Amino acid sequence: MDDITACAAVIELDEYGDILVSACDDKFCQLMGWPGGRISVFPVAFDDLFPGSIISEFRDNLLAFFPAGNSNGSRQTCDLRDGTLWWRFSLQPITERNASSGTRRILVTGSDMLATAKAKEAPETTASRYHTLVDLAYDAIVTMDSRHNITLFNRAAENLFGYSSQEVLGQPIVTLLPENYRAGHPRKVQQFSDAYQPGLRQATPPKMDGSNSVFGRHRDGTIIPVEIAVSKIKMNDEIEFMAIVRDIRDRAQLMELLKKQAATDALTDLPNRREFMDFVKSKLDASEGLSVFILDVDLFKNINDRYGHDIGDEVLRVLARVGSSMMEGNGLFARWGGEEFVAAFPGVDAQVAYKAADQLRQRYERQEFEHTLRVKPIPFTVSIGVTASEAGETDVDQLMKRADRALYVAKASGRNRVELG
Ligand code: GH3
Ligand code: MG
Ligand code: MG
Repeated sequence: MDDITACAAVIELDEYGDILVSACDDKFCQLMGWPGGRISVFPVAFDDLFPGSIISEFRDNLLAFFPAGNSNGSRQTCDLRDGTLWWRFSLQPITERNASSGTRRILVTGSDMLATAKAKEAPETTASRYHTLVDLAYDAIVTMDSRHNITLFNRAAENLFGYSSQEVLGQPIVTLLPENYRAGHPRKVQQFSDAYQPGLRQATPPKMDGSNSVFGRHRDGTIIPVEIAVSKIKMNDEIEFMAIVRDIRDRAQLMELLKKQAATDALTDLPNRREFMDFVKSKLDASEGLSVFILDVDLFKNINDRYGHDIGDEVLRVLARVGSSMMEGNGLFARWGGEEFVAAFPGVDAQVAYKAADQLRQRYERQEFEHTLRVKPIPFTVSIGVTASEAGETDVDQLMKRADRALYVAKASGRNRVELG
C-alpha cells in the first residue's frame, strides 16, 4: 500500500455547501488520515471521514475550487505536505451535461512527489554513490567483462598494482597476474563461473582459489600475496566479474615468521627438535637410509657454574654455528634441547657419519673455530652417539633411542668420545 504513488477521488459539493466524497481509492483515504478499513458506501461527508488537521489547508483548496473553477474547466493543483510526505493534487471539474451553474463535482488525482523525485534521480545518484564507495574502499576493486578485460579499477587497485585506471581499463585482466599464472587463469574463471551460485548467501564471499595462495603482480614486477573475493554480476545483459582484492603482504610475512619461529630454536637459530623429527621421519618414510647422532656437551654444568649462564649460552651458540657449518647444506644440524644437539646425514652410512662426528668433536676440543665469545675462549668437549637407520625402519623414536644409548656409552667411557650404536 505504501508503495502506491498515485491516488484519486471524486469530490462534490452538496446543496448545503458541504464537501462530499463520492468515490475514492484506498490510498486517498490513507493519505487523508482515514483510520478505518475500506469505505463501501458513498457518498460520505468529507469532514466525517477526514477530521485531521493536516488536511485543513487541502480542504480549503477544495472549497475554493468549487465556485472558482467552474466556468473554464481549468485544472488547478494543490499540495499536501508535512515533514515526511509531499503529494501534489490536481483538481479538475467534471463537466456535466445540462449543468446550470458552477462546478459541483471534481476529480482529484494525487501523485507522490518524493517518490517521483527519487525515481528521476535514481540512476545518477546511485551511480555516483557507487563510484564514491568504490573509490573510498580500502580494498582494491577490479571488475572485468566476459572477455576478461578490465572494466573498473578503483583507487586502492591503482595503489596495489601501480597502474592508473586509464592505463588498464580495457586491458586483459591477466596484466595483473604473475606470468606463470596467466595461462591457467581463463580456466579458473570458467570453473568459478560454473560453480558460482549467486542465490546462496555465504558467511564469507567465495574465494577465487581454494588454495588461499593467490598472487597479484605489481607494475614493477613485485609479486604480491593477495586474498580475493569474487562475484559474478549481470550488467546490462553482460556478465561481469567483480573481484575485491586484499593485500595480505603483512599477513603473509607474519605467517612466514610464525612458521619459521615454530620450527626454530630461539637461542641458537638452529632447527628445533620438532623440525628435526619431521625431517628424519620424512627420510625414513621415503625409505631413504640415513645416519644420525646425538651430541651432549661434557660437564656443561661446570661451564655455567664457573662463567655464568650468559657465557654458557654463548658457548651453545658457537657450538651451534660450528655444527651447522659442518653439514655444508646436506642434512640437518638441530638443537635437541638443553646442551644437546642432533645431526641427520641422509644417504650416509654409520661409518661415514662416525667420521664426521669425530672430526667435529676434535674441532670443538681444539677450538678450531672463530671465537665470538665476549671473554677468552672457553674450553669444552662433547660426547656423541652415532647410529644409522636399519632397512625398513620408520620409527624416529627408536632410531634416536639407539643414538642416545651410544651417547650414554660415550659418557660412561670417559667423555670427549664418539660411540657407534
Ligand atoms: P654431562 O652431560 O657430561 O654428564 O654433564 P653436564 O653437566 O652437561 O650434565 P647435565 O646434562 O645434567 O647438565 C646440563 C646443564 O646444561 C644443565 C643446565 O643448567 C644446562 N643448560 C641447559 N640448557 C641451557 C641453556 O640453554 N643455556 C645454558 N647456559 N645452560 C643450559
Ligand atoms: Mg645433557
Ligand atoms: Mg651434558
